[in-house]
Amino acid sequence: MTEWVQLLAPDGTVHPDVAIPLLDEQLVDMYRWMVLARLFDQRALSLQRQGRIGTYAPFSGQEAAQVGCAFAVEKDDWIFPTYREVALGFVLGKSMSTTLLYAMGHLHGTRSPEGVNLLPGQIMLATQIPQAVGAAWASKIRGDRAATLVFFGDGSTSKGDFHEGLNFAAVISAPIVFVCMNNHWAISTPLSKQTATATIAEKAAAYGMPGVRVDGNDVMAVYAVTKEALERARRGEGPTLIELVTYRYGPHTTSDDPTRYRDEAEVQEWMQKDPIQRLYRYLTHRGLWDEEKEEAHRQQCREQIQAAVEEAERTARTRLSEVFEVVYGEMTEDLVRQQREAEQFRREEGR
Ligand SMILES: Cc1ncc(C[n+]2csc(CCOP(=O)(O)OP(=O)(O)O)c2C)c(N)n1
Repeated sequence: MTEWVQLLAPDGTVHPDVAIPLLDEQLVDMYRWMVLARLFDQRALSLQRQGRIGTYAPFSGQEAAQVGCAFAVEKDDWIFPTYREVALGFVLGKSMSTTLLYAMGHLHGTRSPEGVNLLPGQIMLATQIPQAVGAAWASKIRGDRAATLVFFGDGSTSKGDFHEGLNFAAVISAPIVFVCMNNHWAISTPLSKQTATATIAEKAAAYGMPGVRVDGNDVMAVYAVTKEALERARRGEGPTLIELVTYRYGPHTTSDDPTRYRDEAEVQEWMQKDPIQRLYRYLTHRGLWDEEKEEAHRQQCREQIQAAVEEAERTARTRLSEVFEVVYGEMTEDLVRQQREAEQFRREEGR
């Protein structure tokens, strides 16, 4: 089973029989987000190289997969992202300055936008999967309309949490959509060493749920499949596993060097299937976008990113004592003691 859903081909054409599931304005809007996200990603990488932010996980190449999903969610849905779903966060209302604060180790960097059920990006691989199933189960018990969308990488499918989460969700028919961002690498481990199945999507059969493989660089297909899976969850028909086939152009994080484990030719090959380029081709061909709009938009993005950098750098750093204060509404005795000890340690160390 290696077929997949693709609506928008890399050359920017859509098959004449395909009904495009989005309005022209929505496609332009998606394009704008994808360009902003790419420029932010490049800027964040250079900020890290200058020592102005900490470790950062670039996502260039994966913009369509993230933006397509973000457009498919509804207001009350619960979203469980990983550290890499930065563009998704932007569309859902997480500001660029908050995102930078996260990379600066600031407590407020994990804050969700007001009124949006977006959790902080999970770093402990796959642990968000059973947690998300719990959230979906809660929605089912309460009888509300919210569906849950949980993200994880191809590497994370090797963890027990993946099995436990998918199995349990299918058994209780939880209103959840599992999205595997298959970017082909888990740090230096290639997909071929991660699983012996030809696809991630086919694993769904073992759990008794549908599995759909999608061209993750095609924002139209990502949107259409995710939207339908969320609707299915809302109708009470249970979970779906979606595999978004994509690629990360950059390093796993700023702390690794991909030239040591993968061929540059592979990266170049994927760049021919770039998600932003193909939507650009489609929009310009349809007369919905042009060079002039492109230049104006890029300029606006650069200004917004610059303002976000300045805002993040102006924000006071997290105080050590805050770490203890935000765990519970009221601090426990243990936390009060630990806070005192930490402060004393800091004074003694002169930091
Ligand atoms: C439980 C756990 N084990 C190991 C790690 C170290 N680690 C961080 S990212 C990563 C690879 C993740 O690959 P994948 O799930 O495919 O997601 P990607 O980073 O490619 O988006 C590893 C092994 C971790 N964060 N958590």
